[in-house]
Amino acid sequence: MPIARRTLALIAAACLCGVPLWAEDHPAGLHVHDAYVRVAGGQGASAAVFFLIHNNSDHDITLTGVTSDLAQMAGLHAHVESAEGLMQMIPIEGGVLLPSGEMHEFARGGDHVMLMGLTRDLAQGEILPLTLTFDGAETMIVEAVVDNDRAPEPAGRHDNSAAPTAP
Ligand SMILES: [Cu+2]
Repeated sequence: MPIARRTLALIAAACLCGVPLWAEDHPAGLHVHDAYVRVAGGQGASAAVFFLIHNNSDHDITLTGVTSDLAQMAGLHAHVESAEGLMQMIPIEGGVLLPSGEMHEFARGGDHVMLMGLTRDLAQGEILPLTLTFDGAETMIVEAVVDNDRAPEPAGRHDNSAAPTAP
């Protein structure tokens, strides 16, 4: 039955099993908004990625990791205040819990995705694809735009009462 076999092959190809899904097609109810990158230098430099992620699914999901083809190392970082009152970045152990129905903000001065060892220069306006891995959802690809001119948001990007801070 050659026709039936061909049909099966087409169905298998359309299934995309194991292939990361683009953010807008993600079936688990995860939505990423406003993803952008700030780059500190050219090739070999570091970059930080910021975005909002909503978990609109009916279950808790943990963001466990991140990779990028354009960086030798990528990870989830938090900003914490040391005993001396200095802000420092530390890797987030165990991932970021995204409770059902809630939003998590990756923002300047807070949690962010850290890229280390950029494999090439990234120009303003360029798109950087990022692969997010989860416990409780399928892998997702996010497109972050390089925006080095962006002014820092005050804490809480959705809080309209906060005044903008100077760069
Ligand atoms: Cu960092």
